Amino acid sequence: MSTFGDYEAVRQDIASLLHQPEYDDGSAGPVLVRLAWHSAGTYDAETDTGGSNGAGMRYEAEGGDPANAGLQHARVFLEPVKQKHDWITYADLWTLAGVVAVKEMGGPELEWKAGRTDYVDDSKLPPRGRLPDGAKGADHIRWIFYRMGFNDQEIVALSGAHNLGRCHNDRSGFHGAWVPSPTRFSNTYFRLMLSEDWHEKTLDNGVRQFVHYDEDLDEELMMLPTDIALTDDPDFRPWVELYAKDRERFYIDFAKVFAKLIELGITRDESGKVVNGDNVRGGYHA
Ligand code: DDH
Repeated sequence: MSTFGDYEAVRQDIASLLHQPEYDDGSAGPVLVRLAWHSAGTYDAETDTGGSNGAGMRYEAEGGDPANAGLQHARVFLEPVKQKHDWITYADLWTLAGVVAVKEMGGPELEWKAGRTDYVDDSKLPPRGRLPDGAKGADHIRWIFYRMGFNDQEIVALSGAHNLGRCHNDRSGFHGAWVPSPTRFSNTYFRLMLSEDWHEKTLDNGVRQFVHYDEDLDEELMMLPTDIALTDDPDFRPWVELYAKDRERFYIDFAKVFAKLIELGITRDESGKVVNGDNVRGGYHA
């Protein structure tokens, strides 16, 4: 039995499922971070649609978006936690899992607030195409992230999540990890971005990415065209340089911007209670 509102118990159960020896690099952490990000990253500030409220990825319209390929693994990892703590909403569980995973992988403490609902409001459903396409450039990145209400500094800080995890041929079509230790949160992604000589490679499936052969690993590391765009763009690049040399600053900025990401589209009153979404059909407040 689980006590209603005992988020500490939920955090502990998420932390204990991260170790997955048979999966990827041995951790469910990276894919949980990506689940949290994709649940929130559909937000459009102008129309106030999308965002993590509603946990829309449970349904085909959003879950079946090719941009979300592979995230079913994350949802399956979390299902036992949901079964045990059945009072928590999926929307809260997915965002909390990302927060716990970052911390457990050596990253900063991220602020997280409860109260998202699982009620899917059809008028707030995000259309497909709201998540970024890794094959594109700086204009596309700005178009996607300005829509959510982020600025250039925040975009670069958020991108530092690519310290974690890897690309999968059968999900996005890209292949490989960004850094040698993809289950440890750090600023290595920014350092390698600047220090290594990245060259373009077209994979067998026709997908274009940037690679660098790491001799110690005896493996190729990778960057997406959107990652490399951060070093080419005059307004993004200074932030890449800052985060490459100042790990603490990156942690502070990442913590701020990730907390902002998972609050997109969530309206709270002074006490912190969520006042939008539907609180009757399927949602609970802490
Ligand atoms: Fe990402 N990301 N992401 N990403 N992302 C992929 C994997 C992971 C883009 C494309 C891809 C963010 C921003 C961008 C994580 C977190 C975050 C993959 C590979 C692609 C492609 C998917 C696969 O094949 O499995 C693009 C484009 C952008 C962009 O900004 C333009 C942000 C903001 C975050 C975040 O968390 C704040 C993580 C973690 C992964 C690793 C997932 C895994 O399974 O491992």
